[in-house]
Amino acid sequence: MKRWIVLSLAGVVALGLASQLPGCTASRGGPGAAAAQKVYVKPGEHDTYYAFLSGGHHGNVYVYGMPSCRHITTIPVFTPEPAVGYGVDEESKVMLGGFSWGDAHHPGLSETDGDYDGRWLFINDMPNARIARIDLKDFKTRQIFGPIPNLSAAHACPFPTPNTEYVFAASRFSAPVPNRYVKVEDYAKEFRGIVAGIRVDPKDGTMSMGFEILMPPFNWDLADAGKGPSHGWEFFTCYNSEMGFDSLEVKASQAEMDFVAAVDWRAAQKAVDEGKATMISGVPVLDPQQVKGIAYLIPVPKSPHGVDVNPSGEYICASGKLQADVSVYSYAKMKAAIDGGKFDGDRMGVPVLKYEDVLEATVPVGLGPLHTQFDDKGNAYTSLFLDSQIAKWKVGPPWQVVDKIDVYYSIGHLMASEGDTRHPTGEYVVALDKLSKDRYLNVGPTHPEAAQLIDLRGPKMELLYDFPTYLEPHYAQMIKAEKLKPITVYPMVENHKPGAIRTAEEARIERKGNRVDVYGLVVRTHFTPDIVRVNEGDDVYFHWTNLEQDDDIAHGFGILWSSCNMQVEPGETKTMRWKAARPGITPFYCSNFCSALHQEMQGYIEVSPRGMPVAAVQRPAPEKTAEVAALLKTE
Ligand code: K7E
Ligand code: CUA
Repeated sequence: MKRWIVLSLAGVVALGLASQLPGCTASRGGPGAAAAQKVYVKPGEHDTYYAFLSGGHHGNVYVYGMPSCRHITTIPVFTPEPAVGYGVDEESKVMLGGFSWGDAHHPGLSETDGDYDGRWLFINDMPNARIARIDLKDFKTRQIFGPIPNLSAAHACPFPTPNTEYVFAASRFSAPVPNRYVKVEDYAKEFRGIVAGIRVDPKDGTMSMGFEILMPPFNWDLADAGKGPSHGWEFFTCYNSEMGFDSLEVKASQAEMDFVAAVDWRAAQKAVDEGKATMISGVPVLDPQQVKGIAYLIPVPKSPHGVDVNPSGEYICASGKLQADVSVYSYAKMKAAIDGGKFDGDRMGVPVLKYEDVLEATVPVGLGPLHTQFDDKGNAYTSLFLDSQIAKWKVGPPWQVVDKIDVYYSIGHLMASEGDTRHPTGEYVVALDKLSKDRYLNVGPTHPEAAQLIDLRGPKMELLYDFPTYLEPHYAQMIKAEKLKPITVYPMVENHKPGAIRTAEEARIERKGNRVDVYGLVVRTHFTPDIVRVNEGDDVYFHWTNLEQDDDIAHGFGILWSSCNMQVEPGETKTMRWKAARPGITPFYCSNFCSALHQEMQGYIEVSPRGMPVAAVQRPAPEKTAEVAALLKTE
């Protein structure tokens, strides 16, 4: 032990010297050594940020610590995770609604006054038009809302409003509303886009349907909420205002201008409350041909992708991905044009504003601008897909690029620390690159995705670290770690699950017809009961309560020759169904290493042939119950 301390002290001294003497730094590994110190988090110490990376078509959320770039955990959201029984236990199975896949693009942290408040994380499943809410108290998915009716793919989603009044979704594809058989050739006449406002309960985050707005059949792409002066508005980009329905790579790039739609969500909700909506597929839908003052179109050059509102809420930045500029629109100018009724016609009832009336500036950032984030010093950072760069530019005159950095390779989104809030911290930006090519050890034809941590604190952006991720982060968000206070156990006093039991004496097996309910305890290192007697053909529901109130002591419950496995965390009760398909002996065991006698934590299901009498209620052996009761007392 002593020797180890001496060695580690020597290490610290060496590091200290390295940072003071430039010559020494160079000889000890070049300029990389200084960058390494900026990402180094000493063993046992914590990162200063949580980063939530969407899992793309993996359907889940990855949690990283920043600046160390260490992968801390993966939160199962739209895709089953057998290791913990997500999508296997009864509750999460119902939540997944029969889907075993999602494509998650945009995490959206809940906000209060336009800043992250650390309560919930929302994320979209594009293809199935769903939104999930993760509770940041326990990092668990607690609600999946949808499929949202009438909506074909929720890509511009969820992008919460400044007080998390709403999360939004807009249809990436258009389709008939309500969906019915029509000829695809009748696209322009029969298809419609949808903007959907999903209400969020301010107390517990529960999502419910607010309203939908019929939009022209363009491909609605991305969104951002207004804030400050523009609070009350949500902005959506689109491509394919040409209304092509095939060969979009050609046909959707014809028009000089596509649009940003500005939606006044308070006006929309008011119109619904006043009964101006029509019910379609059970949802109140507003038609801008009849209901005025809810949506407007702002022309944007050349198939825009991202739209981002700056921290003060005065500017709306959209970038045509086939252009070399970011177009910056002024909220004040937009408002003046709307109030003055200065429109250039309409598209299916949605008034079109004039480009010159609303534009504040164009910033020549470089090729393939996609997304923009912000810092605390009035700078914006735009990802350039084609140039594989990030451009840093000043928000305000002379609207010029002040720095650029290369990224490896083909950047999509970028995430600055709290960089889409009212108060970005301006410390880091992470480039989320689509291609990693040669950056990591070769693992065959498919490479990992590439993420890169960049320091924003100096006058020049500085690349600090590369880290690979699994498929396929699109957007991500980074929040100060001190804003989150996750629990360490589920308090037993708050466990009101119907299947929960609190003492070994309550453990029992109850039968009603073919249904068998096992009410059991999992505690180091027993299943009580550990012998379960059922009949062939029975539907067995195991309700296991983990009575432990100790950090990190989860027990597993895995049944042989099945896909039945789940994890029960301290203070939790979970239910899993297992079908007793054939007579014989089926062992089960704790699948999560929990203690010195983890291996002994096992049991048997005895399945008797159909028709053999089995008691309606069974109790575990009294000695075993006493043993567990004694164990619990000493805890
Ligand atoms: Cu740009 Cu789905 Cu937000 Cu990917 S999207 S990059
Ligand atoms: Cu309980 Cu391993």
